[in-house]
Amino acid sequence: MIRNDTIIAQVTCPGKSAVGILRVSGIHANQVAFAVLGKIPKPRFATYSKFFDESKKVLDEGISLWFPAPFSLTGEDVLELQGHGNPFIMDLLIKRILCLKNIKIRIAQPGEFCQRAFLNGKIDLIQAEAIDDLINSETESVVRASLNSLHGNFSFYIQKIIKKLIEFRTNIEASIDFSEENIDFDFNIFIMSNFEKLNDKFLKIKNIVSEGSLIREAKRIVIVGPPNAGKSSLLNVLSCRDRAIVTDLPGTTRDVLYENINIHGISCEIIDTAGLRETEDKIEKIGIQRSWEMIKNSDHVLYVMDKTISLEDQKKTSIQFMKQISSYNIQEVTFVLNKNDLVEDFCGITKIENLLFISISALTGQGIDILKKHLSNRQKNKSQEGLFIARRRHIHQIDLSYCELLKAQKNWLKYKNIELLAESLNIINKLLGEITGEFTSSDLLKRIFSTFCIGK
Ligand SMILES: Nc1nc2c(ncn2[C@@H]2O[C@H](COP(=O)(O)OP(=O)(O)OP(=O)(O)O)[C@@H](O)[C@H]2O)c(=O)[nH]1
Ligand SMILES: [Mg+2]
Repeated sequence: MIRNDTIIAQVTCPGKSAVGILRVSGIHANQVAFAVLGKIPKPRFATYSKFFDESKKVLDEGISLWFPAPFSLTGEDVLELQGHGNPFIMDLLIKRILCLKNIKIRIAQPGEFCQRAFLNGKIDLIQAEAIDDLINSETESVVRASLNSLHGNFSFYIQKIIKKLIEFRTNIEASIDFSEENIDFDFNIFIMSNFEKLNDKFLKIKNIVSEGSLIREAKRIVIVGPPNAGKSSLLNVLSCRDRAIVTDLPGTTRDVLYENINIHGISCEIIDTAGLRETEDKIEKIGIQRSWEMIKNSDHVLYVMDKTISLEDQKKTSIQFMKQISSYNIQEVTFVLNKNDLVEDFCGITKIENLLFISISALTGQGIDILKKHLSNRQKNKSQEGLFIARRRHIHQIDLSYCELLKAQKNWLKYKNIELLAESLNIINKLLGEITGEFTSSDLLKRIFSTFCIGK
């Protein structure tokens, strides 16, 4: 796809740095090279060059790189100028290029280089999003997962399902003239086995994608428990700062407090909540409602108890809490026995009736390392090779496609209607195609690329 406007942007961060890089992409990139360098550099070679202004005075000097279409990032002619990273020089160069006569050139919009790469078929939409995720990665696991997506591993999974769907659809459409009475036993078995295979593929991808989304979105850890158990003290010690107010008055925390921290390379959002108890206090009641909302939406609940209560009460409280949350979809619960310093007991992990207890002291810091290791461990085990980054958009599309598959199977069992089945398979194909960008609206593209940074 040829666009008649050429775009330019600084691809390195604004501000002073050793090197500043400008990228030009489009059909006029060659004219920019002639004007600024006096020649077109040798393709894909680092050429030491002088960058000239309109009166042939040297503006800066550095390295120029020339990537002729289609073998470039965007699939268009691309020129890169690597000069000194002084904002003033970068500005002068950009102005000089924007003022070139007879050339339609403008500043690139956020994500426009990636968008052009996508539109020119150099990368699919998942890969374009992976570039953005890679740049914004804050942990090693997100970097690895983004790279996996960028290398096409996620796209490969989706393509595999699409391929299976198309195969199925082709067979179905070839039989579209069959009437319901003509559908024999073998044909029905063929259809049911295809449903089964697709179902397996969907369950597998749903599983991987939800793990992939977890590493991107930061693990949500909610601290709950009765008042005065030491929840806020735990938030403070985990975040290494005096974030929450701590007093010996039960009911000190009444609202939800958030803190983003990195535990052994895993990005976590720690949430402190109001103590759970019966109360007539209007404000505290709202706080407790919020605590329950947080519990429902968490990946890991830390239920904090005061270890000075009897063993019997510890057991009773934990079993009761598990009953209270039995209908929620919570992945992990750990019971934290705080104030170990007061009982001077064993500090570490124990298992009672399949429930996990960790003894700590938020006051002295005892056991905090064990707790941190526990919080990051499961996540680390999950971050195996092969996990790829997934966005909410991908999960949503996969859920929609899977629902459509289940609907198609139900309809088939009920009506045995081939046209209806073919139509459903077509819808699933389109829904999956929106993930890779095979089918997309311009609105969706605008939404995705507008969140990228300029120069990407
Ligand atoms: N000895 C001891 N005291 C602690 C420990 N952790 C917290 N405390 C004390 O327990 C009291 C309550 O601590 P908070 O952290 O405010 O408890 P909370 O669970 O947030 O209480 P609410 O916000 O009222 O629900 C304070 O006086 C703390 O200093 C601990 O490990 N050991
Ligand atoms: Mg508190």
